[in-house]
Amino acid sequence: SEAGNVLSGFQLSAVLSDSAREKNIFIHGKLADQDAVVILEKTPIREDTLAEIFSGSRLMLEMKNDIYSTYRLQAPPHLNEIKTTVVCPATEKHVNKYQRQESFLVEETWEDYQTITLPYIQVQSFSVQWVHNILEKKAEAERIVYEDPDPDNGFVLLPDFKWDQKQVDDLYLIAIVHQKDIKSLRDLTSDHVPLLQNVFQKGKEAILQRYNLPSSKLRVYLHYQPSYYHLHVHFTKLGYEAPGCGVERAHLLADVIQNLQSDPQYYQTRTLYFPLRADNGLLSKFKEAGRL
Ligand code: M7G
Repeated sequence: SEAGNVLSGFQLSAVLSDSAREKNIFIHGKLADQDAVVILEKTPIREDTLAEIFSGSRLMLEMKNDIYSTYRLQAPPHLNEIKTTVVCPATEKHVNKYQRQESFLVEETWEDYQTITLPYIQVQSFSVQWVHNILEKKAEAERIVYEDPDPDNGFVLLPDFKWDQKQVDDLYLIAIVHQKDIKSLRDLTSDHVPLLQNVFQKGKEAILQRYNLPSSKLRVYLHYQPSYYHLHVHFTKLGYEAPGCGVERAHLLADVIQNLQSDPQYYQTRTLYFPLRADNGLLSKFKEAGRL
């Protein structure tokens, strides 16, 4: 791991959002004159560190009343780290993505997809360079948990960058398919069922092997709309409410497979519903088209 402190010159311009409950803060600022988004997050307390926390910490009494007392505990530094994510240079879209905002539910027919959404995402979506780097082993190669290299049905499974891999409670992996031309759920037909079944089956097996977590403990789903238009599947631990994973965006992989089995063009005929945030350019396009 790299030492040094790239953040020492960080100049804060705004807090984008924060949450006392989730113990995180999303900030926008400048790093060496470039726009940057920085996410700070306190990590969960792990059971296997308790003995060390109790034996190796300083405890300062704040108050005592009858059977009740509260303390401030100074844990050893290595048990008191802040997970930090840096996006730099960050685009305006990154800044907006992390800004707290009102959302609106959009109804997208197949025709809306073709006339409004597709033209928009073809010019406006986030770069998927990071995805290509993973597939080509130019980044995160050492983090890969499992790979099926088959060009048609293969994929790479690795920890999502939201997960620090310190505890299984907030397990979060993504499977990125090798095929490069599947943008999202909307492109899927029954031709992709073997690919999806392969991701589902082998992804679950790899997670059982590596983390000892059975498939009955997993939530496996796709997002629509995704942020990145290269097909990928989310694997999270059941019961873990991952940030940014609202019910409206999630489509369970098991359902997607069954839908395609019963109707090969399911995702080219259905109306799909998803929330968009107030500043999202796609939302303006739906408004302009009188669809909202
Ligand atoms: P999404 O549904 O397209 O968008 O999922 P969302 O971020 O709005 O949910 C993309 C997933 O890829 C998210 O869970 C991200 O946390 C994750 N992710 C994004 N980037 C840029 C990276 C990265 O560089 N490395 C890894 N390992 N995961 C990433």
